[in-house]
Amino acid sequence: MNYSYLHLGEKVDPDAYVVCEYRITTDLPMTKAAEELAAEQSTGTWTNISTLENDIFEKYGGRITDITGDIVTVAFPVDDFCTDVGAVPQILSIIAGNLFGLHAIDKIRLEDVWFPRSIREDFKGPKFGASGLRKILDRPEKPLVGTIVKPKIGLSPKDTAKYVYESGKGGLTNSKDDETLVDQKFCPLEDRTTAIAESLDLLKSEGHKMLHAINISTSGHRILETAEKAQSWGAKQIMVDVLTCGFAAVQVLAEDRSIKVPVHVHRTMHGAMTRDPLHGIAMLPIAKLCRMCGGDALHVGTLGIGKMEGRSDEDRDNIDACFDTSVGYKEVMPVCSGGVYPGLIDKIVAASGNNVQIQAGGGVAGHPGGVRKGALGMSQAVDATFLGIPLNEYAKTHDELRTALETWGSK
Ligand code: CAP
Ligand code: MG
Repeated sequence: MNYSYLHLGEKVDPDAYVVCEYRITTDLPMTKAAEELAAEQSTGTWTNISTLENDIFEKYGGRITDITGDIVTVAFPVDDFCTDVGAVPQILSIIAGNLFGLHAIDKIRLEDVWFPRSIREDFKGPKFGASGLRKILDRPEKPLVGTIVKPKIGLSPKDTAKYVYESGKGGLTNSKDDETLVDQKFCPLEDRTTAIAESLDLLKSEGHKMLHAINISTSGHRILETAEKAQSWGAKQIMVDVLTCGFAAVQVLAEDRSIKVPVHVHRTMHGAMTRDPLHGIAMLPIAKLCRMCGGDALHVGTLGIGKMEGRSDEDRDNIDACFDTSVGYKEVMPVCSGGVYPGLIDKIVAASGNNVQIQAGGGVAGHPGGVRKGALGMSQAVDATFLGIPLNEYAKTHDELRTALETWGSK
């Protein structure tokens, strides 16, 4: 390698660089591995190249500004990035591209990223955000409380709509399609969306405001059209899976003028990137990009409490990224979901705070009394926690919560 990418100790202008923190595992000296990374992701490759002139290296070379233990900080000049509006694929090709496969590096995890103002301004962020969702639901302070319709697949449109209605009668503010349900024969998107819209309208006429996120995750060339159709059939919120559909899908749904409903961002497949503590991409950079791209609500984990693998400190960082005031976007509603049931609500809220959407699929549909009572159990747990009353205490006067605690206990 002709040029050294090492600039240890240098303080770079945060408005002139995209700054990334990587956790690196390698047998090589860390400086050597870091140089391989910075070269591959900016102006270099595996050998010296005659075409790399000094001014190209100076202008566009990544700068390794810090190595502390296994954490390497690399600053990529802002001019390495596209100037067209919100080009996430190109951003990812630099900050999270070939580096994962380099021989010099056994394992590498992108832990965090900071974007300069000029790139942040290319993105619009959420249209509704946490406060917009609360306004729609007329629920200013209490945690939002929702369900994922279960079973994941198999219910007819009519039965799905009934599930949603029963959930609303049990006090839930939110429900959503599961990630594997989109437009199957047994539950066509149009029929499901119209049936659910009827349930939500009925609930509204009975004095209860509720949102249901319709999963419109599909191929790139159809996603906008699918969302527009769902909206025309009465969808009040849409759901997209960010990692299977891509960040660009979230962005088009949030930014296209034709879409006038909030976007719920699910993250199926994230475990392939986030689960290994030494390799992949932490949820934090994914959360930051989702907010830039305009997700109104985002799954962030259950703070180490639910069924999915996750670390409480990392999930807490994800929540902080949803609310970070320095980035200039509306706040994202963090969604805690995955193996949640009423007995966990006090622990989750103690860790997340009240500005959160808590969801339970099995923890509602698995209630011995059925969906409405399951929803009541969840709502009562949220109410008790919000009021600062221990769940066991509240359960003495609230049967559905008592049954839920008897069924699943508390952690
Ligand atoms: C939860 C869920 C969600 C997970 C995803 C599921 O159902 O519907 O997809 O929350 O994990 O299919 O597991 P249960 P995360 O409430 O029945 O567990 O939110 O961490 O992305
Ligand atoms: Mg699911």
